[in-house]
Amino acid sequence: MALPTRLQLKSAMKLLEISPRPDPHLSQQIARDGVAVLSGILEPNLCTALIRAIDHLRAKPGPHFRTLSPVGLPVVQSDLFRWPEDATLTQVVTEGILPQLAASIFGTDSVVLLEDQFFYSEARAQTLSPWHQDHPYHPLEPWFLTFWIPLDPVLAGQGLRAVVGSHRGPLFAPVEFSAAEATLTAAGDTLAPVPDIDGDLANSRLGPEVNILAPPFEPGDVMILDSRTLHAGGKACPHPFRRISIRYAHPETHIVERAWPVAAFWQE
Ligand SMILES: O=C(O)CCC(=O)C(=O)O
Repeated sequence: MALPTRLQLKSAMKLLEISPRPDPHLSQQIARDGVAVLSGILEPNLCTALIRAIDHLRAKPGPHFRTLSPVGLPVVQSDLFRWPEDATLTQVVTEGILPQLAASIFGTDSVVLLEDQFFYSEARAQTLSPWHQDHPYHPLEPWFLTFWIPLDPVLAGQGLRAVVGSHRGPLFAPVEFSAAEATLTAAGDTLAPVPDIDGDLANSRLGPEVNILAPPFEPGDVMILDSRTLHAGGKACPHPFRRISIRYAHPETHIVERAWPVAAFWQE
């Protein structure tokens, strides 16, 4: 069997040295539930600056920029690896509370900044991020963390939704996000498709045993997810909705070969 390969950091990935803030409660909650929501983690002035950054970066799309919505519908757009181009984004992803929380959860004194991703949804955009796990898009072990941060306020069910405890269940096939340009490399067919969670709930094929966390969010709150936790976008909201996802990995993370499609940028 081939030995796993130590993670070679791609251009916008970075090893961050952290003075950890041990928070055993949070790491226990992530271990138990695969998800946690914390309020008021980013200051309002940082949220305002991040909204400006997203507007600015959308006007100058990078190589990973995608419009996820079908032509003619209110747009949903996303881009990756833009943190070096904006001072506030750089500060938020490389310093302070977010990498400190990640280091606390991993119990390490460094973390790997894997990826920053922003999402922009126009008012009433109905192209919702599908149910998925972040883990299978990446040829990485062990699991990593996603910090999802809304920058506009949303009601319960309009923000990210997560199935509590699903990190302990099976890994499902990654799902294509974009209506036009591929976000996945084509290959492999070895994982089962993600179950139709919304359909099964609507038809009562899933009952109260499935605990979906879908709280209201204020700007600067954070939902922290184990990369194996099933999650999806929520209902359309009547105003633009901007948010960022920042992914941090354990410093001992390794590259592994996957028998299924991974995110296109891993092939570059
Ligand atoms: O905000 C969204 O629509 C999706 C975010 C997400 O699923 C992720 O970053 O993994």
